[in-house]
Amino acid sequence: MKNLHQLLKSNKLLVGAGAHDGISAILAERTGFDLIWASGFEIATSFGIPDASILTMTEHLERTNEMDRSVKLPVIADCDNGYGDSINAVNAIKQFERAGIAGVCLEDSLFPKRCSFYSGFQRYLASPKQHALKIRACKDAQKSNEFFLIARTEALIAGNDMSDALSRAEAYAQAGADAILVHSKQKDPDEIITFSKQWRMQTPLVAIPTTYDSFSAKQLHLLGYKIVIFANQGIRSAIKAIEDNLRLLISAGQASVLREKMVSIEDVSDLVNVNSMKLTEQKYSMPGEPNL
Ligand code: SPV
Ligand code: MG
Repeated sequence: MKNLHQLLKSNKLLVGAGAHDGISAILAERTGFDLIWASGFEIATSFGIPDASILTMTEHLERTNEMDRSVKLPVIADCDNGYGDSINAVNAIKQFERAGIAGVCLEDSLFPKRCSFYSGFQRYLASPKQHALKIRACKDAQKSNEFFLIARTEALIAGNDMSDALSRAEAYAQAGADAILVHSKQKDPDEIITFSKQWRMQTPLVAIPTTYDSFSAKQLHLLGYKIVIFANQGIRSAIKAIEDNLRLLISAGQASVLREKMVSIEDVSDLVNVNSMKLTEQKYSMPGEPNL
């Protein structure tokens, strides 16, 4: 089931995991998450570059497709600010929807964006009215009612106050956003708590607990958040595991040192469904002849 509108109707909390490619999406599905967040941060990091509007929309779309093809879960694409103005955002929405992606998220930072957690950068936001128009333009451009659009405000990330965050979110909800993502870079959840307590609209709320990491998905749900996304813990875990293991490997000089610290080739085969490939070969090949 990829229809996020339907999934939200159950009132169950939806918990998403950030991913950046097919295998990271498969792992998120296997471990029990409800949706995949095609994370701009994870995708850029996996290219070895900063999360700062350096990759193109096409590169994001290609990776999002790779994830969507690999899992049955709905995929939400982190489309940053829509790659420019409303024209660029509408073009993106059309392409992501055409590709069968369940939904996208559009934030009110100005192009080129900077990852919310990079410190020491100047941050510029679109005016609330301009971002609301971008959201409206995208809602008007979508073909099916199933497509899901999250509007995200970076007001608190940019150092604006709570009333700015709330009034922006309200404008985006009135413009037709299907959910509102309020982002915070505080270590404690105070902003996220205050925001939800002052939120008066029916539009569901989304949280990304990256810095306020001691606050659980369940606690966020109790506050009224309907979607919680663990946006980048996957790739950060992978980086640590790969680096730690490569250090062991270079110093030991033999691969047996990692036997207990990595999955087997059989496990990898299972993840990428080699069995189904084997069945296809058995069914559609002449015994003893190349299948060409
Ligand atoms: C992303 O995953 O790219 C996000 C969420 O935008 S965060 O990195 O936490 O800002
Ligand atoms: Mg992002």
